[in-house]
Amino acid sequence: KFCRGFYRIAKQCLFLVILAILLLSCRKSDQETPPFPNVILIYTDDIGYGDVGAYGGLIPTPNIDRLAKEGLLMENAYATSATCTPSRYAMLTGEYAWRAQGRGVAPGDASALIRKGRETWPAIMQRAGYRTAVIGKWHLGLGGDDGPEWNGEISHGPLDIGFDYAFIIPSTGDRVPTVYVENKHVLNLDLKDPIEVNYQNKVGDRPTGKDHPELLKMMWSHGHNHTIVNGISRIGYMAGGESALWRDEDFADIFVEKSISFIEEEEEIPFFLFLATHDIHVPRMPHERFQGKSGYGYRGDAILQLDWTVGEILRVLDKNEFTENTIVVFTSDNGPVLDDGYEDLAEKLTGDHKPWANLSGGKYSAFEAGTKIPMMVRWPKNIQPGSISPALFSQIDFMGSFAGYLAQSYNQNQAVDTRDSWEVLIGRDKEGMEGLVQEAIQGVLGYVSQDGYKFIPAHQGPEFVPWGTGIKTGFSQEDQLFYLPDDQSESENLAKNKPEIVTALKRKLEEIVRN
Ligand code: NG6
Ligand code: CA
Repeated sequence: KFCRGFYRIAKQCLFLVILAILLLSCRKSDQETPPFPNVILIYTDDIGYGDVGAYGGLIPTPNIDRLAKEGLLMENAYATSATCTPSRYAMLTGEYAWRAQGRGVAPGDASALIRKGRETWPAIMQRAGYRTAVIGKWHLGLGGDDGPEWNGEISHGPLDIGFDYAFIIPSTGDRVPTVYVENKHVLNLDLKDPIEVNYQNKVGDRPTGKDHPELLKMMWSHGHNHTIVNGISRIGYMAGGESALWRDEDFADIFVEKSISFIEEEEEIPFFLFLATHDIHVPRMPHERFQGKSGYGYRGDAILQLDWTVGEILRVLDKNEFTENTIVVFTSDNGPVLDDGYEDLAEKLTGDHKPWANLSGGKYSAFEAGTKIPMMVRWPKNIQPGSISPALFSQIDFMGSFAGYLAQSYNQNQAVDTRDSWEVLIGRDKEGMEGLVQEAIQGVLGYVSQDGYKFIPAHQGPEFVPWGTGIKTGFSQEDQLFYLPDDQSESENLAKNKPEIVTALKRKLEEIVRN
């Protein structure tokens, strides 16, 4: 009897010991590998398909290229629009921007385009347990119907739509107000010197680029001749806010510093960082240490600075041993442009470097270079290093893909266009989407189909972008059909020879538009 009792107790003890070991080992592995990967989206501004080394660019970008070497390079990835605001809008909401009016390039005092209660990609990440941040260029408007309250609490900002932390430039580097916003307030603002912004009439007594070009460190070429701040004239007029003004040369340093603090802030919870660089948008005014270093003018120097930014982020991931389980996506909001309003010699000095690679058009354009952009995805834990994928992918699908992977449901009545393309993102599906819509200026919508055909509907519009960029719009009075695998530069219109394909693609496009 004694023996039996002893045996039973011993068995119970053994069971408890095994249970304890199991529990402990579970906890340990939980700590070692967070359940979900960290996610960093490096969203560059106006970087073209041919602008980085991995895509054939001549300006050295070893850090950006490292993402391709250690991850997946996508050959057929697209932004949704050929300009910034609509691309960002669509990517964050999962709804193509052209579904409503008023989502084109936003002025610097625009009201928020994405309001509280709206389903968004960062909100999905938040619900999945991520801490989230946006650092860099916003350009999606701020504030309610009356616009942003620069001198008080700024409502309807990133914090209202899924970001825990925001450190942003409100619109673009070339638009006033030239101040940072941290969370809901203008950084370093002295309320005794309030900010006033006006996009119609001059306010305050700061000189303008139009009247005082002699004060400029970089001359404007088209537009951009209103209030001068930091020796650069901008779009729009601004008074006050002297203590809050930025120095363009410091953008990259400051965004990197803020990003590193966010990444290193808390180890246990996975993070989602939307790092929206100012580079390489105009005004291109990189830090002094990059100026003159590329031999391609400030545009090239800004690419060096961008590469440095990426290098710093990768270095911090390595240092914290986050590399293995962090997804880093590198991509761009629209295609390239040389002269976008300042005389920074981009055109003169570009030489053999071709920002658009073999594509036609550029930023603003219906031709491929408008929206076809470089995109790399690195995730050592799950993506084969050095992979290359020809799959068709649009940034509209980021949101649905992450929702799918993280098993989060979302409001599909709002996010009507995003789909789960997760297998494409991690390089397993090499075919990709059935088709995607590209938005050019003047609301022109093109359609690219998985089989390589591209359709641009007839449009009465100019051959070149109307404001001096030298970029072809891709518009024609007639329907256009191109077969991209044989004709990347869209030079041979097949519409007359293949009317049945034109009809089919037109129908696809109309179906999506009606959705
Ligand atoms: C254009 C600006 C251009 C740039 C662009 C927005 C002029 C003449 N041109 O209107 O410089 O700011 O808007 O670029 O003002 S984006 O990448 O943010 O969409
Ligand atoms: Ca842009």
